[in-house]
Amino acid sequence: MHLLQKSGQLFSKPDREICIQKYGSDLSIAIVASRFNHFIVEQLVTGATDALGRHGIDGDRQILVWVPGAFELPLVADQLASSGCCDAVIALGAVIRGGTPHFDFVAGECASGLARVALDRGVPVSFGVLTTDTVEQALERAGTGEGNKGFDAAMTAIEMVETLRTVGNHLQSSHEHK
Ligand code: INI
Repeated sequence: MHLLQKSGQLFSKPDREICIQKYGSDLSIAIVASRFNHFIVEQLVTGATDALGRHGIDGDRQILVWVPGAFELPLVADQLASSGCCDAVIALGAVIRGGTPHFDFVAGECASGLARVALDRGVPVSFGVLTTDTVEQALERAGTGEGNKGFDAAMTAIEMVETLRTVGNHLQSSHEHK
């Protein structure tokens, strides 16, 4: 560790830093998507598969599973993550408030369920589930190119696989050199 002086205070700087900028194409990725608000979610799926394709992860390394609604995403994400079939899971859905209290339950359980799958299984699960007040807001986030949260979720999944691999390799080699 280096100790640096700033504004009269000492703070430490890590000797090692891991920030993934190069991605492999040898990954297998599962997408789980909800049919509820299908006209939006299908655009998220297109965004996600576009991102995967741009990184050389072709269709034979992808699996897409449809579920009824966002509430059902965690269960199938868990099945996929625990099966060893994939290096990461991308969860895609659209929960739109529309004046119903159902929104909070569906969105909340979906988010916490997906987070739990990732932690329980040690497999990255990216959260590409839109939670918006209106259909218009959801459509804005499901556009082409950079404005597509499915694209972003796929990029996150790829980066997290590489990050876990790199941290794992680093921990292993530091352990071996002790
Ligand atoms: N599911 C969604 O994916 N989006 C929604 O906006 C939504 N709303 O608004 O109700 C929704 N509900 C269905 C839910 O995900 C389950 O499929 C259903 O409750 C059965 O378990």
